[in-house]
Amino acid sequence: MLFHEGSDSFLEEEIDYKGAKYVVVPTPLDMTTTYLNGTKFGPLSIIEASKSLENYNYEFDFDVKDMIFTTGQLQLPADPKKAMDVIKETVSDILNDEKIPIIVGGEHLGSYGSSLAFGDDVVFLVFDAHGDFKSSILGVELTHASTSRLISAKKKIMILGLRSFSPADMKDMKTRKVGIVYSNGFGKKIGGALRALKGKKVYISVDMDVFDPSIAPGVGTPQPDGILYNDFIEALRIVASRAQLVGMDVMETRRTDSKTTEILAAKIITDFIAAREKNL
Ligand SMILES: [Mn+2]
Repeated sequence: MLFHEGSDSFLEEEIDYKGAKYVVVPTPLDMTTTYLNGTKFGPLSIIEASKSLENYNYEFDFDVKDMIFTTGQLQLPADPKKAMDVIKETVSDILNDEKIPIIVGGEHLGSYGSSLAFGDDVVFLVFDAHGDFKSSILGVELTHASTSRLISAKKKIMILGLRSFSPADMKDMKTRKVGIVYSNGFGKKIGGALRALKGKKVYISVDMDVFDPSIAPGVGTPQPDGILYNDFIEALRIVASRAQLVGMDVMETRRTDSKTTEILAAKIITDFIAAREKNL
C-alpha cells in the first residue's frame, strides 16, 4: 500500500485503516488544467473544510462516525500515464481490502485512473458541466478535457448536468451511447434517466463544476446555469435506493478564500456515505 497515515483526517475521524469502511484519498493531480489552476491544493482544503461539518447527516438521517480513514496525499509522478497507474493501484488496494474508495481531487483526469481499478460491469455516473470528450489537446491524449471519453472506452457512462460541449464531442458521445441529462430541466428528467440503473454497480464521479457557480465558484472551469445541491441529493437518493454504490470521486476543487466550494465538496462526500449506508 502506497499511503501513509495522514495528519489531517476527513471529519476529524480517528478510526484506523483496518476498522474503516471508506477510504478518502487526497489526489492532488494538477498537470493539464487549462484555465484556472490550483486544483492541487483542493484536496487538503476540502479535508480542512470537512472539520466544520457534523458527523450526523440530516439529508439521509445517518451518523457517519467511525467509518472513514484518510490517507496521506498521493505522491504523483509528473508523467500523466504513470500518475494514472499510481491512482489505479491505490484504488485497487482499497477495493481488495473490501473498502469503498473516495478520491478527492485534483483535476478530473484522476477519475480515469480510478476507473481503471473497476470491472467493466460498473456504470460510471459522471456529474460534469462539460462533455470532457476531447480526443486530444495539442496532441496530448490524457487531459482533464478527455476524462469521460477515456472512461467511456471501456465502461458504460452517463453524464449528468451537462451544458458545455462541441458538436463533434456530441457526435462521439452518441456513438459511444453515453447517457445524458442536461443541466436544464435536471429535476424533471433525472428520475426517468436513472431508472435503468436498478441492480447495477455504480461509481459516482463528481466534477464540482457541475454545480452552479453561485454555490461552487472554486473550480477550474466554471460554467453558468449549473445544478443545485438539492438536485444532486435527489439524484443520489434515486441511485442509492436502486443501485449498488462501489466508489466515488469529487474533483476539480480549487482552494478558495470563501471555502464555499470546499464545504460543498466535503458535504457531498458525507451524503454519499450516508446514502449508501442507509440503503445497505
Ligand atoms: Mn468539468
